[in-house]
Amino acid sequence: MKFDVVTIFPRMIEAGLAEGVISRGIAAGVLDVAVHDLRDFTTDRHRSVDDVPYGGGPGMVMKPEPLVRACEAIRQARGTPDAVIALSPQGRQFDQAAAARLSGIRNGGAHLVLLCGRYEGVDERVLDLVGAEELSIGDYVLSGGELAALVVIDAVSRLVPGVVGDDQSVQEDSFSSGLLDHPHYTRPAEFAGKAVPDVLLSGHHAEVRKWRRKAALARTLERRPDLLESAALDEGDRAALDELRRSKT
Ligand code: 4FV
Repeated sequence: MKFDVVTIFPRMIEAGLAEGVISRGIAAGVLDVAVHDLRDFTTDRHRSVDDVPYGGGPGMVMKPEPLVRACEAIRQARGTPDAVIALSPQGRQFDQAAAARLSGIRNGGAHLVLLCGRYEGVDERVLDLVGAEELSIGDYVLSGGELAALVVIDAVSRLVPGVVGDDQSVQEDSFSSGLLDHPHYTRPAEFAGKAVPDVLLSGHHAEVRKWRRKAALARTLERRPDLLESAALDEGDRAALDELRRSKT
């Protein structure tokens, strides 16, 4: 999986890639991440990346030229990307399905360019000129797209075979089943007067699986009933949900 990140704060991205499974994926060569300083694609001696907004108003807007030059240089140096993503609150909501879509392109061999906005955002013409799709990590305003780019890199990279040690755990992650995850426990079996559910100590794998599925359904019904519409539910799940709904009334 190949990522090219365009930002005015390269160190923020490098810091976010320096730990954990992502850094191991990079070291193992499964992930290839290049970070580009947008100022390297400016031509004026002040290395300006922003300018005043047409139509007036507060703040500054990111200039089109450096961003378009950066994307062109990446295309020449690293090949034509499968997708150019501009991180912005105006984008479609990034979620596990989007992560799966992006990681699935050419079965994990995709090449993504991530544009990190700053100030009020980027000149709108850039999006069309570089064929960018806008993605948002949530309905809140960040001071820059860097953290959003790191969220996308992390969520997408985890789905690339070989990045997360045990691919099994990725399959069982939250949302990969369309449901919230079941509760997790580890030693000690008793802590602060609180015991681990007996079934988890029983060794009955089928019972454990059943308990975890019901716990995930209960949690999803409680906290994110919206997810149940799109979750892949079988007969047993629907029966469990009916029982849970009955127990709530
Ligand atoms: C954002 C988000 C986000 C908006 C103005 C950067 C900031 C500044 N990006 N999901 N939410 N971006 O708030 O992706 O340019």
